[in-house]
Amino acid sequence: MFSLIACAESELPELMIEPGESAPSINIMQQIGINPFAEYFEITWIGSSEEEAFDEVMLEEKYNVDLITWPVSSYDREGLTNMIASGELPDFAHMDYSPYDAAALFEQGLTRLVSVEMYKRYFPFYYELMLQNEPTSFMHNNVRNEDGSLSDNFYGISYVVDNKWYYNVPLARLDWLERVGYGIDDDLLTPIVLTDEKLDKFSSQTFITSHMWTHEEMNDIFRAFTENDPDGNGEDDTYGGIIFDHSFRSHWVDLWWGQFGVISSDASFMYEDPITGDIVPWYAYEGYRDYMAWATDMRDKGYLRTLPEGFESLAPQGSWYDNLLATWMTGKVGYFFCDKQYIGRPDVPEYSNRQPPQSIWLNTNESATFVTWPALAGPQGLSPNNKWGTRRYNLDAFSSGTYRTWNIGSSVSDEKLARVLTMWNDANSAPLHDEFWSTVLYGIEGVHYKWTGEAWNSGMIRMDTAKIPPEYQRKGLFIGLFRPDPSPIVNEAMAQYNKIFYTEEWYKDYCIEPEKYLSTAYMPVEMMQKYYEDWDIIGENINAVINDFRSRSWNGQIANINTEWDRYLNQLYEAGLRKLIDDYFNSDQFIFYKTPDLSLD
Ligand SMILES: [Ca+2]
Ligand SMILES: [Ca+2]
Repeated sequence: MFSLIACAESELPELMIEPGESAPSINIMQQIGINPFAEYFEITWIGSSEEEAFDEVMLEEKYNVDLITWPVSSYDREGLTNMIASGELPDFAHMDYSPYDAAALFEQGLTRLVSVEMYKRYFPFYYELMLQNEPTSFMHNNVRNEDGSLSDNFYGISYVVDNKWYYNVPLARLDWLERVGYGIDDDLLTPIVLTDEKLDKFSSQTFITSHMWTHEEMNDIFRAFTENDPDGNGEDDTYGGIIFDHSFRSHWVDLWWGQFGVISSDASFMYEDPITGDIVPWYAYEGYRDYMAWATDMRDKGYLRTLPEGFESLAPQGSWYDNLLATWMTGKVGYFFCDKQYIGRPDVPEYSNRQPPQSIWLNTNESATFVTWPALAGPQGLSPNNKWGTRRYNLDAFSSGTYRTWNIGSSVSDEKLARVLTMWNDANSAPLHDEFWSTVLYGIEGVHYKWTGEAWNSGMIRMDTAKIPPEYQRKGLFIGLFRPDPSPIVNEAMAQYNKIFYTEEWYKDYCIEPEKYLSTAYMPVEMMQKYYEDWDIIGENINAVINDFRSRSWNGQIANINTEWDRYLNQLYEAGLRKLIDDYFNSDQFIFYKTPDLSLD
């Protein structure tokens, strides 16, 4: 086992830096005749294949290293668990499905720390981002001092991500809306233009609008999609949309729940109870009560439906996701909560062909038209007040947790770490069209991708990987990209969507912001550990109360949810929620969440 103290100080060889002095760059070393890459390293990673890849060889030659991939997927929970149990981690790994976070891996002696000095010296691009994103950039993955203050060391390398982005947007049949009397003025519609040969005949059949329907109007639209024969075939064969039972908590349903100001897909979101002022999780927040009442009402009326029984035959893979896409594809549903990355996307057909709108064009109705808009409004009215909407997928540009951290193996020397940080610094700071880096990151035009318009200033369409010759196969896993702003390289429709999404700053008006966010970034690590220990004891009882109430709601066994809600809250408090609120959620040591400045530079 390593102690915190033993590993906290990075011993930097050669070229020591005095406090306040800026780091000598690799360029300066090269100018004064020092080869910064003289020492050869073998560097291990995890990935899907051990085979040498095109981008791997390019990096190995430039940086005098051998990159070696252990064949374990970052999403393979069992594989990762076995690897961790064996006591050996690769030199660099992000392990999305790891059973342990970065702090726990370090405490088991499996990883090493990284210091601010290492960033300053070998990854100045990243250090600049840290300065721009204070204070949370210094909080995520930070090894706190004994008094709770921030130290100069981190458990791993925190991702830097676009904290304005959200995935799912409402999408609906525009032709149906027009038939049932909810059409929109042409002035408010921006068409998505598609020029790729696969989908160009459907160009301008999907529109983006910032028009918002009220909550009551949307409810009436779901009714009309069900009762008013919106497809005009004279048959009672359509309905509004798909919902799931109350136990289904996923980013895919954030737009549904978010109408009532509650986000259940991220259980770390905390809310203020308007009556008691207590800080509470989703399951004790009144928005959850209102969501359940609405969802069961819409289900009972038949305007929104669960996935049909026995639908697996249409979706051989059989997961809820496959069934959802297959159900939408029938052309009998009017509203979709849709991953906007796939709207009108011609490449990656294994995903995109099954997503609306193209899944409907390609399978059931070539003339269908669609409209997409920012979010579903709540019953409080249209004025954006951050009480309804969806959630920014990443709250802070810097982030932590297993999905958002690069871990560094305990045997990695400062010199080896410096090599990788240098490689990443070069990759992140290179101009977009730099020949070496654009080839490593995106491949070769005509082999790996093509442009829909002007190079580096239009949509990128990726070639089907099955059609890329073996010698050009890329791994794409050795470079960490750290970008707080939208990626400049996206597909054609997404490029047009982004233009509106970012210039109109939808993420400021249509996202719910938590009062507090349960994470070691906002709460001392020891306090968080105590919280988990308490949850281990109390959690089962609280979950039993949650499960009972939501089953009774979904099964129609609650006559008046407003009166039963108080009883439910009392049960939760008695089961241990009172203690969690007093000891943790309301504690001053658990600081309030502050929305960062989300303006684009
Ligand atoms: Ca290799
Ligand atoms: Ca019909």
